[in-house]
Formats: sequence, structure tokens, C-alpha cells
Amino acid sequence: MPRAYVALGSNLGDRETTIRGALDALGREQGIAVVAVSTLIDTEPVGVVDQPRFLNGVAVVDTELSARGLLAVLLELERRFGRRREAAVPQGPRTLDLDLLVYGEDEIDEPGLVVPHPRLHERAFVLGPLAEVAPGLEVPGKGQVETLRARLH
Ligand code: PH2
Ligand code: MG
Ligand code: MG
Repeated sequence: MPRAYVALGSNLGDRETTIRGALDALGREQGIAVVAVSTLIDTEPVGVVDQPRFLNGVAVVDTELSARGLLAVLLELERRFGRRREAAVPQGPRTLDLDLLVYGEDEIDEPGLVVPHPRLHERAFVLGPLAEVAPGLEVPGKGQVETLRARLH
């Protein structure tokens, strides 16, 4: 069963309640087990800096779903937890952001589905929690998580 890593983010509303609720819901989905969750960390917004601070973390998930199937569940959970994409500023504030970081050893580049996540290696708020829950993880096509993290410093 493939192991996947999902980035967790929120910077609108009660961030921790939203993320914990989404993780409970994720674990109740057919064919998905949440194996571990990193510490949730309070982070400075990156990119669009004029927005509230984020709460970020990473979940480890074992799944019988395809990468596409898992992505569909993540997008549905974002909607269920109040994410409204239509009116939103790209990279702007959101109640919930669930990004598929890594799916097994797969490298996928399709419309709407790029795995490993194309900006994973640039983001301390992803690499820190990822290194906590998956020390030694080899990110397909990119390198070991600690190496990627060291390159940021
Ligand atoms: N997500 C973004 C843009 N900027 N900054 C932080 N600190 N955390 C995020 O999750 C984040 C961000 C777009 O997805
Ligand atoms: Mg994101
Ligand atoms: Mg996203």
C-alpha cells in the first residue's frame, strides 16, 4: 500500500480546530489511514506576505487510493472545511490547504496533479514537519528530506 505525505495549512478562522477536524475526516475515508501527524507550527506567510500567519504541518497517510483518488479526497475536504476557491486570491488566505507532497515513489506530471509537489524543496514550513515525521525520506527525483532542508539554510 503506497505511503503518501500531505501538507496541512490554514490561516483563516480557528486554524488548529480546522486542521484537526480535517485529519479526523481524512482518517475516516475509505482506503485511507492517517499513520502520523507532525507538530503543527505557526509560520510567517511566504509568497503573498500580506496575509495572516499560517499553521502548518504534515500528515503521513497509507492509502489504497490512486494519487488521483487521494487528491480528489483532499480537494473535497478543503471544500467541506470552508475553502472557497472561486473568489480566492492565488496563494492567499485559506481556511484549509491540503497539498499532496509525495505519493510513494511516483513522479507524476499531469494537468492538476504534479507529485512530488513542485515547490516542496523551497518551503521550510513543509520540509521541517516532513523531516520530523519521515526522517531519511527520499523525495522522488529531488533527494533526501534533510539534504533539501539543509539547502534552505
Ligand atoms: N501556503 C501558501 C502560500 N504561503 N506560507 C506559509 N507560511 N504556509 C503556507 O502553507 C503557505 C504560505 C500557498 O499554498
Ligand atoms: Mg499550498
Ligand atoms: Mg493547495
